[in-house]
Amino acid sequence: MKYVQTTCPYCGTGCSFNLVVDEGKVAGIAPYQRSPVNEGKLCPKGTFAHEFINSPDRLTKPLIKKAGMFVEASWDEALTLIAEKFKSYKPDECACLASARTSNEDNYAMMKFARGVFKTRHIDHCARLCHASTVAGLAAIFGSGAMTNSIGDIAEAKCVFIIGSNTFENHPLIGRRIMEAKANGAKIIYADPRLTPTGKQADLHLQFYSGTDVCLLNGMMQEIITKGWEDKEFIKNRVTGFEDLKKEVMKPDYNLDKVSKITGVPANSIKIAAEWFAKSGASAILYSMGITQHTVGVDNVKSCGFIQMLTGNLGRPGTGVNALRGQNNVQGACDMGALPVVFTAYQKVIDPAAHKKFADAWKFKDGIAKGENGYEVTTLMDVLTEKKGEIKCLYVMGENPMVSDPDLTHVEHALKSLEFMVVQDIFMNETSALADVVLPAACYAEKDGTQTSTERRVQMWRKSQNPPGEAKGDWEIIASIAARMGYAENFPWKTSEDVFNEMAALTPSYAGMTYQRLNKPEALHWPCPTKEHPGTPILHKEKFGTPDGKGIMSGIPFKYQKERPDNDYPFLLTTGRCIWQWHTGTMTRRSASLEREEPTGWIEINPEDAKALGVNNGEMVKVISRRGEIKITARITDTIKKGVMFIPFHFIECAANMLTINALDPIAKIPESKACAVKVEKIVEA
Ligand SMILES: Nc1nc2c(c(=O)[nH]1)N[C@H]1C(S)=C(S)[C@@H](COP(=O)(O)OP(=O)(O)OC[C@H]3O[C@@H](n4cnc5c(=O)[nH]c(N)nc54)[C@H](O)[C@@H]3O)O[C@H]1N2
Ligand SMILES: Nc1nc2c(c(=O)[nH]1)N[C@H]1C(S)=C(S)[C@@H](COP(=O)(O)OP(=O)(O)OC[C@H]3O[C@@H](n4cnc5c(=O)[nH]c(N)nc54)[C@H](O)[C@@H]3O)O[C@H]1N2
Ligand code: SF4
Ligand SMILES: [Mo]
Repeated sequence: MKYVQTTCPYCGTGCSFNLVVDEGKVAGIAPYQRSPVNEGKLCPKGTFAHEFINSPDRLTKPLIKKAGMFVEASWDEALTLIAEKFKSYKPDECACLASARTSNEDNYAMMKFARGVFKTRHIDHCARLCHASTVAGLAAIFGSGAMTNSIGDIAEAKCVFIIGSNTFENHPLIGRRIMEAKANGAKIIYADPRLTPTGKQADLHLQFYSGTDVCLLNGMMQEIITKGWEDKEFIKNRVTGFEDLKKEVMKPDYNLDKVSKITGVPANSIKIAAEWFAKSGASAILYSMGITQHTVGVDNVKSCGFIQMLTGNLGRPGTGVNALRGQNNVQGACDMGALPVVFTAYQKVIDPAAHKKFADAWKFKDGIAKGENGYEVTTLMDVLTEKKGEIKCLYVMGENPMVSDPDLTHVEHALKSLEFMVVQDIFMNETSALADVVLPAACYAEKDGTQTSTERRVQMWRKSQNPPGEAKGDWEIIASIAARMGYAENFPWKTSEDVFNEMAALTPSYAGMTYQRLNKPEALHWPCPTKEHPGTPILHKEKFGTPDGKGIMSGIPFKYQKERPDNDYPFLLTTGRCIWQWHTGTMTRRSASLEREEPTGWIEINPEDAKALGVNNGEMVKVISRRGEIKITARITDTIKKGVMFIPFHFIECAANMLTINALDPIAKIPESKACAVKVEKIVEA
């Protein structure tokens, strides 16, 4: 038996553990005590992260669809077909979906393939559904779109304000730092329409209607300014635009009574929250999908930044805007440029100097994609249905939009309109079922690589067993397709380290990193620009990343979500997760210890709403939106606000995304997964 230390493949916390390998096969998980992130502790998903690895369902051979049925094929046959098809398309006729589940090396390879081989501007990934608002919003006000502080330093906060994050279920080992702060006397404020396990540990719960975050935050800022609790020094020295902010938030629209009416939170609670937050000495904001997944996602994110600038809670331990990134490597996939507007490290594709830098370094004989922005995945689905023929081919690595994207009927139309689709995954899923070719990929335990956690910590995956059957690492598959298409010399890598080194040389924030430097328990936080640089756990200590070094405030008027409840669809539906399941369930539903805890979905209904509907706990109900309907079990609970309902989106048999709306934030193009209107009907047995 041997122990191989590696990084958890689930959430962006970035915990480490040992994979226990017995006779060449992963057999279990053992703690790795020296990780500064989790100090040997794990949540249930980490504890059971070995269970899906050797599932009999793993893809082991390429599959080609023939007469509507998948047939096993050799790599040679699959690559020949793919290369011939891919070569038949013109620049910008293909699109790529990269993956926050795979390594930095895999994503860099996909980005290079998209821009260099397909010569397409269209590459994106699930960050679009997740923290696109963070990337856009924080970059606009701070000059950098990442979590400002490190996880460990949350324990030093004197007040933790959690808004739109169910931290204990979705980032449990960050939740542990909140409990440390609480044990040290910090006040915990929790803003969420539901009283989740996280909320139950809070000192104050602001139970508000989904979609009213800006109103709540403007109200708190008005109270802070009225009482004179703002940090005048910080505002004077480090911020511009304070007068604009003040003009907006001091409007009578945001007085306590008005805000209370719109948000549904008692005025006195808002008052207490403002006081605790402004006067603690070190207040940290933690947020996640409750903030970002809205048509006003960018506004929400900026408002979180503004309240921190207003109170001087930036650049010190125990403070900051802590945007909790979701997937294990969503930070890294963004850093690698798996986005339609940037190369690595957010070097803009429309910047001629950056375009030339990559074109020169990559040396594709026939050039790279033009220096214009491409389509986001959410826009892509509209283009596929509305501008037929513009995009003909899609190459998907490690994503399952047929369960995770909003409005699944629309997504299905979009994907079915493609001429050719290749899906590369570790399991068959609802998306690969629609593909023409499916390629078997190695999972995290079967390859070396790096992933970047929410706190910008770049950590290693280490190979512990061989992939099943003929499965191969993702970047190797990408490189072999490129080679078949005549681009072997542009993908010369022998090891993951070769890929990393090429990437680091083109990526200022990773430039000082090497596998050797990362190969230690604390690894390195970016930015790490030189080989001597120790890495950067806290951003914005003395100045922001904006051109003049100042944070940028502005006034943000409150706007409602796109689709509000009305007479026909009277309830507000919000969606999210539970601790036992992961997204579309491809891995957790194949992990017996996790699947048995929550084997199917449910809808949370407030007891008063249930009574009015005549629905009992455990009954099946029909939930209907303007886009679709599902049947699902009712869970009647007073933890959810009256008028609001919640469905976890993990379960295809009662898929929340049949109901959700593809309404987008105008800047981030993130869908409003957290608010749409539904009606609920009792199912009457015939
Ligand atoms: N177990 C588990 N852990 C995960 C994941 C998983 O699938 N399973 N996914 C990972 C990923 S990719 C991500 S992005 C993170 C997401 O982590 P979270 O953001 O914590 O997850 P969600 O459950 O989507 O939403 C969080 C909370 O937002 C609340 N909410 C709903 N509407 C609103 C609103 O309008 N405003 C506010 N302020 N709150 C609202 C919901 O009630 C919910 O409790 O989790 C990561 N961790
Ligand atoms: N209604 C609603 N919808 C949502 C959300 C919500 O809160 N509400 N949240 C959104 C968010 S935040 C996110 S991040 C998305 C997630 O959406 P997706 O990324 O589509 O969901 P996953 O289930 O994580 O899909 C990842 C795929 O990668 C595969 N995979 C895992 N490891 C590897 C690997 O090493 N190589 C390859 N090639 N494949 C691999 C898995 O088998 C799986 O098929 O969902 C979004 N959808
Ligand atoms: S908190 Fe996240 S990274 Fe840590 S063990 Fe759980 S799923 Fe894995
Ligand atoms: Mo996410």
